[in-house]
Amino acid sequence: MTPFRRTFVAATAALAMLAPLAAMAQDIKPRLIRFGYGLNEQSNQGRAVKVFAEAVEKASAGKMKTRAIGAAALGSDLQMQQALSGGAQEMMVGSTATLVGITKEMALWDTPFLFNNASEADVVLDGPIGDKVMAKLQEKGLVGLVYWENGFRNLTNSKRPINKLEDLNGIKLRVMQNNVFLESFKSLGTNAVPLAFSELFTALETGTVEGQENPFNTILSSKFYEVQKYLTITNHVYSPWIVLVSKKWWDQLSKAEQKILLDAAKASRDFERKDTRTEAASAVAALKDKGMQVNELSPTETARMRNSLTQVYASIGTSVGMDLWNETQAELEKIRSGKKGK
Ligand code: TK8
Repeated sequence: MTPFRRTFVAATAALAMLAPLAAMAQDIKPRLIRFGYGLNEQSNQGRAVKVFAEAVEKASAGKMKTRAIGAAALGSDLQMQQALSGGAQEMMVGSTATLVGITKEMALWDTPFLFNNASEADVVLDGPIGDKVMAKLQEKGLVGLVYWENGFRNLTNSKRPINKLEDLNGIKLRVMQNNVFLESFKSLGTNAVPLAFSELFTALETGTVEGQENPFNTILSSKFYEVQKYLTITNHVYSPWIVLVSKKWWDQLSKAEQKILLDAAKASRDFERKDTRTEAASAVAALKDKGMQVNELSPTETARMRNSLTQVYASIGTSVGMDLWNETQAELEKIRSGKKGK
């Protein structure tokens, strides 16, 4: 081979190797992602959105830019879902509970005491059941990417410590905009009022409502301790958050762009769950420090709470469909008997 020919062959080979990369780069267009969320920037939600944004920026070599907009500045969970369906906003993260109005299967995650611990939640949410429920959103113009951890919910109020079920009687309690939560807390004797999270702090401050329920992390990051005296550890339900994309917009993306978003969503999920669990572990001490009076609901009272919810369990089964309900119960049994788990 002449020296010229050798160089030519080497150059052609190098170009051939570069070709797929060039094609990939062409597949990634400049995109702006308006990513809305409800909590503050200094919250587990805010931190994880940032991780997502950085991962997208890096993987797209700066072509896909995320504008993270927190504190419900783009609207409540419900308003953002509508903006995503209509194509006016690209992405958001929010409670699965606020999706039940459009996708009834989401009510599965509102089942009181469904998961005994976070690792059960991880296995079910990241497995076929979680995927199946998420896929239902597509008919509503939404693409679900991953579930994040909001966490086990606990009760706070400004009236009195909750030591027994009867102490809940008549407390004006804010619940998420969702029938399962409304029915659950009515069954428990409270005067339950559905309200958007974005209006919650003010409602607590002005006394429009006297109590609310959310994971420790949120009670801390949203400064509910400033307007709530009593915290009762109930762990009454595990709440997921879900990362959503507007389907209208998603369908315009190339496969390469979709992969960048999905990979970044998974990376943010892994970060978020770790971060949330670390923060939750020290949150009770921090909340006591801020002046909250904390008690744990006894096992006897927790059992009474479950018993008062029999009707709610039945109606969740009916609305999500008995097949999905039974499949979930079977999956949980499998996990609990040690055949599955992380
Ligand atoms: C934030 C909400 C929040 C949820 C609630 O937008 O509404 O109480 O727990 O995390 O989705």
